[in-house]
Amino acid sequence: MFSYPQSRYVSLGPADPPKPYGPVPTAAQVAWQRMEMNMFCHFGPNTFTGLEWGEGTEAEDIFNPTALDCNQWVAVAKQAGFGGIILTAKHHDGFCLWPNPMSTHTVRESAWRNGQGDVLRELSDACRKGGVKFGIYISPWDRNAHTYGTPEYNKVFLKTLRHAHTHYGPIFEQWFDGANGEGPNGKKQVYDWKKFNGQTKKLQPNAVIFSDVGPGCRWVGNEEGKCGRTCWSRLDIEGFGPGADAPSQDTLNAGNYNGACWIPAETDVSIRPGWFWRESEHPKSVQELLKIYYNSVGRNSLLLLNVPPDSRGLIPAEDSLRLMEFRAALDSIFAHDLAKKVEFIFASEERNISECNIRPTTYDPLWLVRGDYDNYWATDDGVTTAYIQLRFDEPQTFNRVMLQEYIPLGQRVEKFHVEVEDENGSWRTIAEETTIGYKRIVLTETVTTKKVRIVIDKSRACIVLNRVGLFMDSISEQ
Ligand code: FUL
Repeated sequence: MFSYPQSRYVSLGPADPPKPYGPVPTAAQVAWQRMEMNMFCHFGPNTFTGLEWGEGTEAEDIFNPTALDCNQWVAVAKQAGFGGIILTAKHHDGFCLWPNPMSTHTVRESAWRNGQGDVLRELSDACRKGGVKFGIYISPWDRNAHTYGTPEYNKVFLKTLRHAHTHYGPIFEQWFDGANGEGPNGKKQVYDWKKFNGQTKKLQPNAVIFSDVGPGCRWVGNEEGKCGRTCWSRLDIEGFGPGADAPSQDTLNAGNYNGACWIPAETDVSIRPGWFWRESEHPKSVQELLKIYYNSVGRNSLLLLNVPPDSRGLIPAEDSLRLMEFRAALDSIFAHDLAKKVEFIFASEERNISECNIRPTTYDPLWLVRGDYDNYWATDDGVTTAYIQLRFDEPQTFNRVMLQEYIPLGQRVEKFHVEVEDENGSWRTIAEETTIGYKRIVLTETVTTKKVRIVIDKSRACIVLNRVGLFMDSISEQ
């Protein structure tokens, strides 16, 4: 177990915390980012027809799950380590999984449970009971609504949102899909995003709003589970909008260096080839899921993994089994933080120190290995380069380096590298990267060493980190 080494330092007088730098997240955005992994459930008529994008003309009776059990979805999500579930309450085909009074294309019109069924009710209740957060996907694009393409549709959509937000809340995330497949001869809807977002904020103030451009979180720019190696949680949205008006996919992938708004990336990807369940398709391997994890959570993004229920209304056994294997793999890698075995941790710079011998000081590098989210190591204002050195009694073998910036004060680091000392006492660089953000997991070769250095080469303001972890991944194919 880790014990405090003696040192000469104690912090001076008033704590003098670093000032926030640039745009910073709201409390809801911080809580959202700390969830790290959530589950997406695509479910609806497409589950029964095999289509990816339903036409909107499907008979309501098509929707007829034979054994729907949302408690099972929640149990799977919990065991896999997902903090929240987001359900496609209305996909592009317009079919509503709840009896939406604004539509006649809903569960109410179906034969399922004699028109008395309500998937939103069942899932929101199951989530509350199971201690999992509940979120809603509602597609603005609607191939069923006869008002679609007219100003009237915006009113219908607002009332649809209002109904969902006042009957099934609280919700932690509202997901607005930017997709619209209407061709040149299709209907053009001018969405009233200001009203959609404004009403959502009013009715669900703690919900993080997803769209291609936020305002709560943004699309990562692809559906392959890949966030940018450089990833800023900042984005410029002036003059942009969701869908066709969004910035380029590369911009969404990396964020804007000087972006005016805090809009972190969310990586949405399906465990299966399609978003909806199909009998002929199967879940990705644990290797692929680990790669997705490193490329999303490990790159300053939240992972929203789609696990579609089947036509019975259950998460299929092969998917839940795969998720349990994935969870076991993550646990075996991340349950043992070798950094906690550190004998001595030294920082070349520390905020606000004087000579004394009580540790941990207010901005002590010791906080980096304690996992106490709101305590952090910081440097003095204007000090934007520094290193942390960890020394161990025994050589440690690892190939993953985890770093976290304390994002309530903004995102700062733009260049860092990792060095290890070999047996001859010479230092060798094993990784060079750019951004850190909420969490960065650097993949390195497997090294065995008694000394590790994290060098922050460039930060945009004084450095504020709250975590350094060292892990051994023996599962991923290198
Ligand atoms: C896309 C949609 O078109 C897909 O069907 C799916 O819902 C995905 C999450 O977003 O834009």
